Amino acid sequence: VESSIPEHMREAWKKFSPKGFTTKDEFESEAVKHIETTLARSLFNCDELAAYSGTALAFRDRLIIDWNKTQQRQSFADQKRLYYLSLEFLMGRALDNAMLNVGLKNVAKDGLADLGFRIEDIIAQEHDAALGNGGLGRLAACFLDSMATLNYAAWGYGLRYRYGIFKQEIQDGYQVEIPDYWLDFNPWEFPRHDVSVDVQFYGWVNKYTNDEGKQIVSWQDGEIVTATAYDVPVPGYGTPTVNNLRLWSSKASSGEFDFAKFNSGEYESAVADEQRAETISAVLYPNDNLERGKELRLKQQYFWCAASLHDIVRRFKKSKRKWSEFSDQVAIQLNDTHPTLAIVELQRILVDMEGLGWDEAWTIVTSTFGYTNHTVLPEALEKWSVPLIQNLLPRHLQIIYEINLQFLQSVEKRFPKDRDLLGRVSIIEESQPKMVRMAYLAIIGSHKVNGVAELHSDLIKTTIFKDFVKVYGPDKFTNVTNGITPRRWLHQANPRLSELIASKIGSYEFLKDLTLLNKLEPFVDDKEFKKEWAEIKYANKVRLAQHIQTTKGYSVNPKALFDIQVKRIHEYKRQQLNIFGVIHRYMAIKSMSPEERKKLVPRVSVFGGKAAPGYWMAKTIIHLINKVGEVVNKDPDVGDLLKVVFLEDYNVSKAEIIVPASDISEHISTAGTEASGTSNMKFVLNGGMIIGTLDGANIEITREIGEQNIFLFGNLSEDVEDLRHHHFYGDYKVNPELVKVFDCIKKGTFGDEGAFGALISGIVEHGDYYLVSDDFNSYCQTQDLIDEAYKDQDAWVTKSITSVARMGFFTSDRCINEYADTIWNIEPLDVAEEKEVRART
Ligand code: 8GP
Repeated sequence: VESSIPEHMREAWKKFSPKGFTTKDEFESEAVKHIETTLARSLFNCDELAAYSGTALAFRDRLIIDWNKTQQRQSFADQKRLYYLSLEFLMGRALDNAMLNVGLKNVAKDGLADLGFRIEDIIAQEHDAALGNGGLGRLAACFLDSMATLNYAAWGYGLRYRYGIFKQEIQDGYQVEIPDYWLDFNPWEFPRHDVSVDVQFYGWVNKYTNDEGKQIVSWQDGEIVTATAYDVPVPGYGTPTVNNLRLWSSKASSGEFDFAKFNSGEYESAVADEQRAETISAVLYPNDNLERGKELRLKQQYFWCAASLHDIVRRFKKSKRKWSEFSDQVAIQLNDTHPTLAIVELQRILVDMEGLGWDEAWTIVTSTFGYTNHTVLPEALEKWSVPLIQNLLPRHLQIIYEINLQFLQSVEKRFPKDRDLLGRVSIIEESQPKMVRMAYLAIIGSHKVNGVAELHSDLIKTTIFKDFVKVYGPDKFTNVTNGITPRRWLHQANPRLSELIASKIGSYEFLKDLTLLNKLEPFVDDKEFKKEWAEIKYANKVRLAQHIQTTKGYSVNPKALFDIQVKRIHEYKRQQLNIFGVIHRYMAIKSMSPEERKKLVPRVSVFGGKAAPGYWMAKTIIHLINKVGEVVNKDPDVGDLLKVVFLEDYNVSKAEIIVPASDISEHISTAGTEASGTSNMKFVLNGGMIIGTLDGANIEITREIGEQNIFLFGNLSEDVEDLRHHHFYGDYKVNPELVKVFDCIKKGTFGDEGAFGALISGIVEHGDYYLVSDDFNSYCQTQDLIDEAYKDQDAWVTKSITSVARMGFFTSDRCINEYADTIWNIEPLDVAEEKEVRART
């Protein structure tokens, strides 16, 4: 390609192509240039937001240079690429991450100081990119970080929501949702108005035989919406690789805005069409582990899948390869079932548009896709009604039926006597109305299916997908235990701890090879080291205490034990168990003599997390936590012994303050319900202990760090079914200590007792599905053990260091390498040459 451009042009281009800053002066010059020209501000009206903007633009320019080169390198290398399809990418802030990844944070810090700013204040100006709900979305963000860091040619594909996850306020103890309009100023995205795809909806299917006797299927009429690409650079740590996250935004196709209507005075309806199109990418659905079957959500899914698939196919076709080579060039990972329509869309492209035979196309499709399941909760498994799909995507419904027919025929051949099996594995559920089971379609259309922690991957094989193990054999199902990026969750969130670790290990290499943390173990008895370790934890607690002071207006004692549960509010995650435990503790304190109270370990119970706006029970739990806080925090009998804090609007940037400050964090889901959990890993990596059930990745964390370093309690997943059965059919009695807690609530201790009735009756009268009562005793006893253990600070710090030293397994780098080896079959790109060039210049 290069040789087609005349020499003199190439020369001129090379001479003037930007190199990117590396020194403090260069950084300042870039930032000031942006502030004065791009933003049209001056020295005299440059506030912190403008300083942030200038800094971000300077760093963005730098990323772009590497990003362009990465994309060129990846195109020339012509290797297989991975595409990660996710409806959620919970990225958080980008500036701090970009500065650390390119290794220029100190340069920026000094430069900003010259200009009169503190870097922390500047970083804090950035709005979180909150395009996700919780675990699934944040996992996708950690994966992007690892894929770039490890130099994989990998793209993310998602939706560019105008509104991310809502902002949460607490008013009078209740959650109130505020829209999160985050695109006012977003320097991290590039509109690519030249990259767009027209996506079709509704219409009808025309089948006919053409002059050559060939069956032609064409999907006609309906409505066209245009998808425009917005690209977000994703820098790797300590590498020239900058990958791409492509987010689609919807707008009316140019043919759609009806000028005839417009001119004849029907202005409103012309604009309405336009707005209808834009609605598709307007808002992130705020449900975590719950599906609600709304038509607009299905439209979002198809819009995003179609745009992404056409983009991928377009790129493949440029290579002029044969279709049979498609899956040697392309791997697509489905983050849960949300992108399952991509399977159908690829089959449609190959058969209807490219003219391949059905079988040939289907072989390509099934060798391209992999599917990750993130939950076994039945209410989260996606199903779409047949009439809904029929109306919105008539051709896709036909293809789904054909896929199902062929699949069922093959099952029938192998299991001719098992009629029930056919009904059980059918993609179509024979209900009223009929439903399409998306997980089944995802399994049938993929070559590998994985769960996200060992227990979870076992459970999907023995419960929800049992019949498919029978049909395909066990090898189609595998496990890839989740991980987190140590760059953001250690280095960025806890710079002092990262520095201390580096000083002992000898370098920051552990950020790229987390197993090197095991070199810390020899220092567990090093007095000086332990002292520094403890000091850092304390400083992080002081920082959180300050955050509580500024946001809540009261002080907490940083010397108290910080007990933290932050995650989405959900009955299965059991924040109610935690708050009942807090009430139990409160009652105990109230009944003690002053002497007894002196022996207690003071505790600060911190909660944080959003409830889905329509999830009434979760909102009730938030309400109870806040009401308990109002009473306990003011009670003079209690003083510093117990404080209850609900932190508003938990998000990624707040997690970066909260996670390093915990002594204990709570991962207390009913066994068998939390697929993995990832905050458990973040907390331990930052030197906190865990109280947890034998669920999700807690089990593997225990195996790695040792049973003596974790506080486990509660029933096992294999006993859950029997216990639930017993609740309904046995002589079931609620735990008496828990009954006392309920009595305390019912007395009105925390205000209007009626407000919490449903929470109590769910346990007392309606079968206690999440086994709160069964686990209550063991939970409270374990909390007592924690108090005892905390009194021996020296032993506590030993546990903390030992645990961190053994956390190497839980990096998302390990995870991505596993996906690459066992599912995607891709190799990292060699960037040694690029690194060398850079070192020389
Ligand atoms: C979450 C799981 O609940 C969590 O255990 C796991 O760590 C995380 O995924 C990443 O694997 N699942 C979801 O967030 C989820 O299922 N969301 C629903 C919309 C599917």
